Amino acid sequence: MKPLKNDTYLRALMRQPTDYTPVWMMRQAGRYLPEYKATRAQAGDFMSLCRNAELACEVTLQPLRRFPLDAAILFSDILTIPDAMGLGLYFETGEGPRFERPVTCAADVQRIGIPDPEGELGYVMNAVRTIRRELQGEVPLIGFSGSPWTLATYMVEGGSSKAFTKIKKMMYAEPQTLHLLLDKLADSVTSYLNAQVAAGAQSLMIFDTWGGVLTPRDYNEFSLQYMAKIVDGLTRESDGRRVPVTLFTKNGGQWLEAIAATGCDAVGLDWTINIADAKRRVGDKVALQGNMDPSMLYASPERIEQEVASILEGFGHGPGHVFNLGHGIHLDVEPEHAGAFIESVHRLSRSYHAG
Ligand code: 1CP
Repeated sequence: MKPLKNDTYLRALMRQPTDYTPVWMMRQAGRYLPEYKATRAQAGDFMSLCRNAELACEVTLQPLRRFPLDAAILFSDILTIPDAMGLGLYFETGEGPRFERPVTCAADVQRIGIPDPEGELGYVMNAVRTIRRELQGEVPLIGFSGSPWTLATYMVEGGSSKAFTKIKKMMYAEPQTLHLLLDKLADSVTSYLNAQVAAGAQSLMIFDTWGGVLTPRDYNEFSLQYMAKIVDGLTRESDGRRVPVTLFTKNGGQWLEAIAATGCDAVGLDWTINIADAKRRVGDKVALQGNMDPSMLYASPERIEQEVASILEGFGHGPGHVFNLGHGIHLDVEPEHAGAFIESVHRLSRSYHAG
């Protein structure tokens, strides 16, 4: 394996000095890139793209060919685990993900097993191995999973949701059933992420996209507790290097201290929190990732640059910041605007790292 040429992203996650602030974008591979649409059309549907290691590798590398990004992220989806549990994932055109067999009762939860990462999920590990080989040490590869709570919302709702009524009904009427499901998901996510590290992932991120719809008490009990259990069970070193872990709860700004106390290396921020406040609250306990509003990429490159400057100033001098959007890039953003964003981060951040 070729040695890593650019470790800026890994160093920032460990709060070690860097020459500039590293940057990558959530959902950096995807439909805002015409080359992605072409490869996806070649694969057929979305899951066929994920199951084809060569094509998944191709779309992972596409944004890196356009932009000087500081990390690559595995092209896959968080819903691979529920699919491997037998729920039958499919994508309705323009409608997002759906399950043929959602989880509706205790008996459904009892039937669920822990997927074998090199069995049903072997296609993901093959993609990780292929991407690591093709990256040739240019930048580190991020592996990822959904949080147990976020995966459970899709499994119980049967797809995307706005009000989360089915899973909240289970949470309040049958909490032991939901806890059994979350326990199985936590074990599945732990073995899935450890297998990604064994296959070559150099950093890990857990997406808790829907933790922010919970009350503070329920967030601890039904989401954070399970992420903490996963963090405890993860392989934290590979090839003699630390494998940093980032936790991202969308709309989780009010719980930063608790998230930082799980033992993760970094906390991902959405745009609803001021990064200067976030840094004051977590001190030097963890690194921070974020947090420009993805909609800012609709603005002019000049306006994007101003916003980048303001976030860099908010974080201030010194290491421990990975620049990112506060959530995934929108599918109708001009690729040139994403390019202007990345270039601004690299150029404007140098003065915050001097000396
Ligand atoms: O091509 C297409 O039409 C499919 C669109 C798409 C893509 C490009 C889906 C379906 N998933 C993905 C890839 C994906 N998903 C990545 C790839 C790597 C990269 O960042 O470049 C990642 C990290 C994810 C993670 C993911 N999937 C999350 C967590 C992060 C987030 O955005 O909050 C979630 C919630 C999903 C579910 C999902 N999969 C796909 C869609 C459209 C959705 C969201 C549905 C919803 O809003 O509920």
